[in-house]
Amino acid sequence: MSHSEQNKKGFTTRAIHHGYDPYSGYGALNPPLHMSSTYCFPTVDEGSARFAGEKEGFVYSRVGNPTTGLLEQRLAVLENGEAALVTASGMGATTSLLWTLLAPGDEIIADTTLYGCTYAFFNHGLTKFGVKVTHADLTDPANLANTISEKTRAVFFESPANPNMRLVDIAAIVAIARKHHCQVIVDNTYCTPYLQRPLELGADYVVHSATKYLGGHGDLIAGAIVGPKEALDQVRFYGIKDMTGAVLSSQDAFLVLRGLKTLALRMERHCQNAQAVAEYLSAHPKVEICHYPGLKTFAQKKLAERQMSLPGGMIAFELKGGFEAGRRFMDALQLITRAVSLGDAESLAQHPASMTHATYSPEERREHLISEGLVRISAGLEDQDDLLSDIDQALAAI
Ligand code: 7XF
Repeated sequence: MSHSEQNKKGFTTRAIHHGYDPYSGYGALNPPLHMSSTYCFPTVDEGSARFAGEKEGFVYSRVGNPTTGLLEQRLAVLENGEAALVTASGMGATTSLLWTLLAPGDEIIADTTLYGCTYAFFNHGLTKFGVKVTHADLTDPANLANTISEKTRAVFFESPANPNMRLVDIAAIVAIARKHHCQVIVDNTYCTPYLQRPLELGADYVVHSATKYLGGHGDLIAGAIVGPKEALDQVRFYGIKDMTGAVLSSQDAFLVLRGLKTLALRMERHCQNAQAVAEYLSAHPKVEICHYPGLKTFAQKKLAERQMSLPGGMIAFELKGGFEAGRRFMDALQLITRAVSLGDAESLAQHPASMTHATYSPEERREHLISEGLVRISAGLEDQDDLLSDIDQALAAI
């Protein structure tokens, strides 16, 4: 099947087939895993031409490898972007992109709530090198309009935000950023392109922690950037090659390619399980509040329905009795595993204030709307009844 024919296929067909012809080479059903750090040049002139970018062809795996290249093609087509670049981690994606786009004196506006290490990179990394970082509550796009200036080069946010599930209206943010020639970067880790495609809403770049749903099996660390080809070439040949070196190994790319084949199926099940868990929690007398975009009580339900095809697999909630009750609940869990990360087959529970968001000081967490009592659950793929009975017994143990 030609590439243009593959492009017309549905999401899952592309996730399984795009960019690889099993009848090529040895006829292997699965794309080969190319484990080579370097590539040979038939002549010196050929090698020099490849280095100069005058000829196509691989040079060295820090700038390209056939297996990571296939994953890049697949992620680009799933996010509906021009090109993609895979990285050694989600942090590698964000840092490689921003070290490329920003220069001293530039400003970046980020949403109030960010994943802990992204927050640390912005506020303890970018600022050290003369980039001004401004946080604004982007759940109200008017706050962007009031903050943006001619120095603002980029706007960065997660939707839903990790860990408190605040949503940002991507199209509304893009409309304001456009007027100021400012680039919009969306961390789409929580949704994956199966639930939300920010580039179709006008965003310039999507970044991912592919460690999560894209890989899907808790066995690797990986990241990705999707966006315009010319800009991603700069990230590849400067951000990755010279600045971060955050290259994804071909073995991990192979595993993410395997994960992508079941992405749609897994996301459907994650969402079903999360909906059931969120409904159960929100109806329970020991639960103070449950944040899940699929709940009728969710403050941004309309935006969730407009922007996401399903409400996702992540839930945040607070118990009456705050963190002490949350700690007892988590320690009592028997099936749901106490661990950070998300998007795995196993359901995972963690305490953001002391774990994923411990990079914020307590005052910063207050300012950035990350409550000390919040418990986060990544709904896995287990049987729903088993998840609900584990939650039930853990709530009874408080
Ligand atoms: O570098 P990583 O592959 O771990 O990805 C960083 C990252 C980027 N964006 C979002 C929205 C993320 O959630 C992450 C990683 N978060 C994990 C978590 O929240 O559990 C990390 C465990 S400390």
